[in-house]
Amino acid sequence: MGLGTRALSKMGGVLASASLAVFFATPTWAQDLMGQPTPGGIALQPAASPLKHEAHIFHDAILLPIITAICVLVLGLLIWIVIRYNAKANPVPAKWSHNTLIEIIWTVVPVMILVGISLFSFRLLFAYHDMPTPDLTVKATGNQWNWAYEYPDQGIAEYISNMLPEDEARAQNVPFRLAADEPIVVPVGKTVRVLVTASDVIHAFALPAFGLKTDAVPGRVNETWFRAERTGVFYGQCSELCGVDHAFMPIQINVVTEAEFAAWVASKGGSMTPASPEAAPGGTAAQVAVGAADAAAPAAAPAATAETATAATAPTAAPTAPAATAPAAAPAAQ
Ligand SMILES: [Cu+2]
Repeated sequence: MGLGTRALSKMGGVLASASLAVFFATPTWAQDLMGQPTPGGIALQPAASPLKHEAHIFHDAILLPIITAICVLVLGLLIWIVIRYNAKANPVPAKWSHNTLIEIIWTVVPVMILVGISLFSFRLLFAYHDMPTPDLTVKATGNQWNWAYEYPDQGIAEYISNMLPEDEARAQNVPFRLAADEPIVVPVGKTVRVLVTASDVIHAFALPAFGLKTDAVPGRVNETWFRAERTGVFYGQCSELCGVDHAFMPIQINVVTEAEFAAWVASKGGSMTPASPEAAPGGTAAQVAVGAADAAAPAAAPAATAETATAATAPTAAPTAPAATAPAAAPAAQ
């Protein structure tokens, strides 16, 4: 073994052990933050929902080992060829070309690898489509450039969620460009169905900790789901280039206890008892009465129908709140 060969082999060994060290040491590099990106982080965000755990397994146990094995194999072949078949070591090159057996192998083996990956990939894809019976539905509408959320079951009319301005984010010690002024609030441990759509251009509803990424397409309602395993604040972003302020439409989901969720629903003027289809999104009859009594509140939400308002409006509210313009319960309580 010549000096060059020895140096090369030593360098290869150092490279191989360095890559292995990096691969295995990654999880200890940085304490990954839950629900948001970690500066200097290299792995996927920690999982906080069943789908994301499955995505982690697919990535860490299936894809990474296969990619690593392929890279090591190709690197090994390259090093072997450089050492064994360079002009010095192999002064008289062979004249033949083509080898049927090898050509069949390098066609069939990659196909088999891809088929193997697809089995796990389809399993994960089916898990995304196989939503358990939802406990809660949130409708998310992408707008240029904010998100609008609505809770049809709780009678919470659409509200707008904007990015928190920098000074407020710094003051509250929350991540700027990820924090929103009006988050989605959901109870922990409940299956949440998210209906995703858009009003103008294509956006995407994405939140890494829950493994969510669904296109928001105008005129179409897409569906995804998650079940938060722990309370906390989780951040995502619009993940489709949607215009000049694309970077400024974050998604914030606050996962809270059931009691806190009930309190939040009440603060939004909603009700934990699902509203009947005729009353939604105005809320229950009692809420409509409350809303009608507060005629000064702007009628930002869809107004109650004349029938509902007539049936529900308290006598004192009637003179000041014409049935046709009676605001729904939600804005009145905001
Ligand atoms: Cu967008």
